[in-house]
Amino acid sequence: MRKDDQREPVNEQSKDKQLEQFRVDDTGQKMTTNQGLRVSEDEHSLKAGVRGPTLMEDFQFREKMTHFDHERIPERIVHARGFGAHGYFQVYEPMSEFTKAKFLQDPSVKTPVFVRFSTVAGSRGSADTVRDVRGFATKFYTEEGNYDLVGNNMPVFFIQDAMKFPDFIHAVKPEPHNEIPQAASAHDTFWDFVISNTETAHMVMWAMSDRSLPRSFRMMEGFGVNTFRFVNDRGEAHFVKFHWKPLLGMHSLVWDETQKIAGKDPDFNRRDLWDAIESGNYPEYEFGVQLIKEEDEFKFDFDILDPTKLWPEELVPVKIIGKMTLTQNTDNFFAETEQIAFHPGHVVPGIDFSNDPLLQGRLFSYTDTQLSRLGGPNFHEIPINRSVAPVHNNQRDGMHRMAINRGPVSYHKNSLAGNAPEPASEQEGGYVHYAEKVEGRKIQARSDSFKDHFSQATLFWNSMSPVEQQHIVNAFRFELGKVKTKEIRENAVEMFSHVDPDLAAQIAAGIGVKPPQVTSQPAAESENIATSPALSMMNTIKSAKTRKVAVLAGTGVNGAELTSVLTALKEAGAIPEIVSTQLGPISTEGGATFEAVHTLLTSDSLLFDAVYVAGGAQSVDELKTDPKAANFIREAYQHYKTIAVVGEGSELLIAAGVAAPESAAAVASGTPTAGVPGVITASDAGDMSAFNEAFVAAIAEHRHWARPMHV
Ligand code: HDE
Repeated sequence: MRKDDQREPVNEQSKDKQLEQFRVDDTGQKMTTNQGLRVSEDEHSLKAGVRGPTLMEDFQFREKMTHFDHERIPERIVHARGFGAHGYFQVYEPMSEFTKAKFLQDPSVKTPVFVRFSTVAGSRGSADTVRDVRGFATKFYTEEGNYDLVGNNMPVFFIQDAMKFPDFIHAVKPEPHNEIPQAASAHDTFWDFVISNTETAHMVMWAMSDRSLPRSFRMMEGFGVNTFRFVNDRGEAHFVKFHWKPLLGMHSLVWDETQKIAGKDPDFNRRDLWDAIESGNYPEYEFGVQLIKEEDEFKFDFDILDPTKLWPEELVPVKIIGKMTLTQNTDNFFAETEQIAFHPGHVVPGIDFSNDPLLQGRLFSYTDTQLSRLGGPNFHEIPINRSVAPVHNNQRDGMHRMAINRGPVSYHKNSLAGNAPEPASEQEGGYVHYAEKVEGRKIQARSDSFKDHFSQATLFWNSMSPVEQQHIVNAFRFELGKVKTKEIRENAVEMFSHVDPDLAAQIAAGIGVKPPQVTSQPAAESENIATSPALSMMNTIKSAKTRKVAVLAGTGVNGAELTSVLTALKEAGAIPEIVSTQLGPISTEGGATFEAVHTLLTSDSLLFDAVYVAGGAQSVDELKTDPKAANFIREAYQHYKTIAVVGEGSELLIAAGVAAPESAAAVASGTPTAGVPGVITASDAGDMSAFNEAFVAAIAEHRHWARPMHV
């Protein structure tokens, strides 16, 4: 019998090597049936005469059609739309003081991972940029077995007890009588659930914030949400919360933009991730933990087991302990991203659970859902789900069993097979549950310590910058503005007046209901800090790296200037792409050529982070023949994006209404348009270095919120 119970050291390539045996390359191959029979014909079914009926004996037709008929599997009940990639994780320093998990000990070990990002409410085919929570699920293929960190991009959740999950999801999903609206929380049943269950208040604040509109999966945080335990080799435990922090910082789209992108490019976020990995711009996230000693469980004035509460970073700092890098796209979306099966109960020694009642319910749900989604109990054998650590137990048979278990013995204990496979001792890596002492009466109830539903919602609101607060107000007005039942709108205003009366008054003013009864700020019941700067996206990392810049240019563009700007952008790690009136080569006034990869018809400033209009009279005249050029600039302006123009390029600013005609002379002579943030101008192709520097710095700002909205 093959002896493979020695654990192989895991490295970055371990999972890739394992997957390699399942990859199929059809290049240069002859076509066969699924039985390996070569086929001679694949366009015509077998008929009795060329105009006759198809014959039952056409096994090739039947096999092909039967397989096609069954190509779809049920989509995930939540998180149906997702996108995944491979990569690796490396710890920065041994974490033995807190956990014995092997993959968190040796900084030289690269543990393979697969990450799946997702939206929650929409179907598989829904748009990427809807207002929603994003899933952030990571499978670590460790030498001790698979560890899944199944998180979201927000640190709290809508409900406190898993018992309410089906109700919550029923409320947020499209309404059942007409299956409307798709992938949106702006409808009556969602808000009815919110007002009827005030534990949602904190998470709703997050959902109405810009965190719901990530610019990129590469630019959002991840959170384990639930409280877990780290356990070290002395059996000592810490409560732990997990964090992912993107090295590109946290950045979001604006609401008008997201809605339009949903039409122009519903694959916006997945395309962004795919393109970044293909071009070698590997997304990176640092891994952080917040740790609370067992004996400090009751030290806080919120319950650390309540999943509607975060642990403010200012009270419990995030210790950065490692980094994940995504390096490889999938070979096949279905085989990998669709068939991957996550489960918060997939843990390794050193990681254990808490009594968080949401987590406890999750520990049941995930395997249960995979049974119907993936069609039986053997989904762990699907290549993407296979552990790189060998699997030995007495589980047998079932739908689609791959393993060929040898010998007559499939029970424990046994004498016929030397009692193998045998449980391992703790020293041998056997998983031993943390011996938490639990006592209590059986009861269907919620702890009183979970009763404060508003303090952290207020903390979140108070921690936002004025711009972020305005976006939250706008989001409430949009969402509640779509709610038909007036009582629900009224009750929502009443409910959020407990978060902040001014917030509620501002919401009320936009949705046709009376201002709230409560007019003074409630005393914070359970917070000992007033604001948490870590919650504001304004305090994030800023960089021009991987930002997409639309370069508007036509025939006769100023070649020296264009070369200088393109070089500066590329040096800063930005990605300039030329947009013109037609695809293909465009020649400069000096006869050089550049390649236009988009047209004004196929692209839009919505799909870029910044716009640059190059100088050159002929080029700008050509662009101006298409009214979409001015719209390109106008929308970039309205979405607070950096706009840079040189020389005659400024005419497009005027055409877009961004600069007034009377300021044309000033603009063309290189005076930055009177104090408009993020609009960078230069007069001609002279010394471009100051312009380039200002342009790159403006792109790094992400958006220019102080810009007046006069167009
Ligand atoms: Fe999930 N969740 N969830 N969830 N969840 C699923 O499992 C569930 C919750 C999360 O990319 C399902 O395989 C319950 C919180 C992600 O494949 C299902 C409760 C968080 C994904 C399920 C929660 C998550 C899922 C559906 C409340 C953040 C996508 C398909 C008790 C920490 C994983 C599947 C992927 C998927 C149940 C709440 C994250 C039905 C019962 C809180 C990222 O099992």
